[in-house]
Amino acid sequence: MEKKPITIIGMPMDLGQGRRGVDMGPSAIRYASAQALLQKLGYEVEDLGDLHVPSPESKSAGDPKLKYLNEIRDVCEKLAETVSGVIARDRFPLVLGGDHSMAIGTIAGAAAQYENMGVIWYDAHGDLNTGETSPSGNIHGMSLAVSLGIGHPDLVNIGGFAPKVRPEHTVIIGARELDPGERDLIGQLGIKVFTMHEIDRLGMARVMEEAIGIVSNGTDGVHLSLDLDGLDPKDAPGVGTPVPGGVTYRESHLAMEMLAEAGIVTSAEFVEVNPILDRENQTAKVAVALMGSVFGQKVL
Ligand code: 4U7
Ligand code: MN
Ligand code: MN
Ligand code: MN
Repeated sequence: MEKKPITIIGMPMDLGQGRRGVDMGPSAIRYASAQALLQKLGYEVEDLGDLHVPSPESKSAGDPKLKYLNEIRDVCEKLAETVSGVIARDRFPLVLGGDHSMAIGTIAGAAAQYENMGVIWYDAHGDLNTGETSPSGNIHGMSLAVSLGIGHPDLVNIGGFAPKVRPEHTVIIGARELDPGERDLIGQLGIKVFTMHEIDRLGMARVMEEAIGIVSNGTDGVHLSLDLDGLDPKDAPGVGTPVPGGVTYRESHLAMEMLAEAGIVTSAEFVEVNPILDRENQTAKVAVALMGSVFGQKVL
């Protein structure tokens, strides 16, 4: 695999969900030695630091169906510009989060640079709600729908174009909690979802073979959006919306190793790390270990 230089971007986003602390995710991941590991693997790495995100206490949530819509739009617009600029400089953007609403910005920035981008959404959830279907009004549960062009126009049109990705180039891996509106949308759009049932039944190796086929078929770039709550809460306890019965640490490594072998990933984000809810920074350490596998770390 070609070792494209990496640019780390911190996104201390916590406006997309209701629990304090996920804004400290980027610091926790840095503290777990992300940069040193990537350098050890032979990459040139720069860290742009964190983008500015206003704190929720300084703003009003506004519409309860789309909390902090204006603030999330503005910071995602900025993140999109940053990610797009990094790719234009022929570097790999690695974004650290932060709640998953930030994916709206990351994906907008990457999609600006690729003609047809595939997306791997590694998550316990579908993040396919809209303001109408969301039970919470939290935008971190809407970011994949927005990237597919469905949702509030202020979010859908970030970067000045929509949609960012097509359903036939999108896969969800690890799903085990979907809301009724999300299930309907999956049916309508025909998105391939590898729920925990498929992972149990087929095994992660087969799931990843199929997933890699889907996201790389007819695409010129692939974005990995890894929500740490895709993993089992025993392995990744520091997340705001844990769901039991998740993907194991080993299965997740295999998934990342297979992505590295396929050599298809062109941008990535590791999100929803909340050190306040964590135990001794375990979840950030897991994020960094998985990052190692994505970037080609092997035992032998
Ligand atoms: B995450 C939820 F209702 N679906 O929309 C919602 F269960 O980025 C959870 O995947 C969303 O962590 C979780 O609020 C968003 C809820
Ligand atoms: Mn998510
Ligand atoms: Mn999730
Ligand atoms: Mn969450």
